[in-house]
Amino acid sequence: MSKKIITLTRHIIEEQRKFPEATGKFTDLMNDIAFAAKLISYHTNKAGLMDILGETAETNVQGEVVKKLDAFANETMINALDHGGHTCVMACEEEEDIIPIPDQYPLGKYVVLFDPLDGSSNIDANVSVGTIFSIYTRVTPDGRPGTVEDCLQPGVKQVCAGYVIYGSSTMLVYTTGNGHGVHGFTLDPSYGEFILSHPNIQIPKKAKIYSVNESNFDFWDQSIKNYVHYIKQIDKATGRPMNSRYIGSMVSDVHRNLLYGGIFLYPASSKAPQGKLRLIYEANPMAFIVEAAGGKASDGKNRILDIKPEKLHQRVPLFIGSEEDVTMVEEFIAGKRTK
Ligand code: AHM
Ligand code: MG
Repeated sequence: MSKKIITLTRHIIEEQRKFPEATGKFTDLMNDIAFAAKLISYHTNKAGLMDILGETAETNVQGEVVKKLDAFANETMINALDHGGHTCVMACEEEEDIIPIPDQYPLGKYVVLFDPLDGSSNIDANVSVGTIFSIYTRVTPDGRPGTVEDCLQPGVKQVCAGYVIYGSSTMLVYTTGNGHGVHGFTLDPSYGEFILSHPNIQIPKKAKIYSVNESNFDFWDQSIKNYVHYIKQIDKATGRPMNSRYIGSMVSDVHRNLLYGGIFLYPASSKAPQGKLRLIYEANPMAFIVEAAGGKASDGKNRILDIKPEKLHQRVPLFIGSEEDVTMVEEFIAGKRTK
């Protein structure tokens, strides 16, 4: 008999069966995300062959130059999700305001927030990039278009979060939260299906790797300097310092750390007093995934998932990964230790 192959669709259907009240709309939504991911994966893989690499003339709301593939990924996500009747509003890193569902399509109860192509400054160098998504249930009444209020819920209210990494292979990793596990699916290009390859991912409690842009060292608070200095010293237990790995593409950095054990940090600095990463598009979904895998995510003082967002493009300092290490950096920040 052939080996049992579990596709993403089958996995979601089986998970949904545990909830008798489920309508199937969540399954539809996830299938639409998976379809968008396949399109983005296809175009990312052949980006060097098409005239798609390079920059468009536009800048996005963050003032950054929009890469062509960012624009493609953004449109692909919106087009895949706007008509299925599962969603009432979307918002994403590339658009200043919320993205309404066009009038001709039915509204659903879900709210989808996403970063269509995170790490895109690396695209031209063929470095892995990723799509990050976050799903909530609306808080405004059914039947009307969703609002910004639906998008500004604390991360703890997520019903699902995931990312797609376009690397040596394409993987989709998702969770429906604590107790439901974090599951990774690898895209089989011959079937065009995401196949379960990494069931129930658990992040090691102790990190082997730290990931940070150390060129910001001079701009950090003394507590962060102390922490990074500390982890570069020889650890008595292992006989070596922590290993440094920084791709500069958060999905890739966090994905690797999730599998091997690591801490990713993007602290506030005198250059970026709120940090760089966006709370609702980047920090919250990754925090939801890492917590469900047994890790931790903090802004240095507070749990990321407990922060009530005040605006769509809010930035936040981020410390995420193996639990013991995130707790340790919090102790440095609180001044409980300096070495
Ligand atoms: P982006 O959403 O514009 O791609 O920016 C987010 C990216 C993250 O993937 C990555 O961790 C970070 O920016 C890298 O920033 P830096 O170049 O400052 O180290
Ligand atoms: Mg991003």
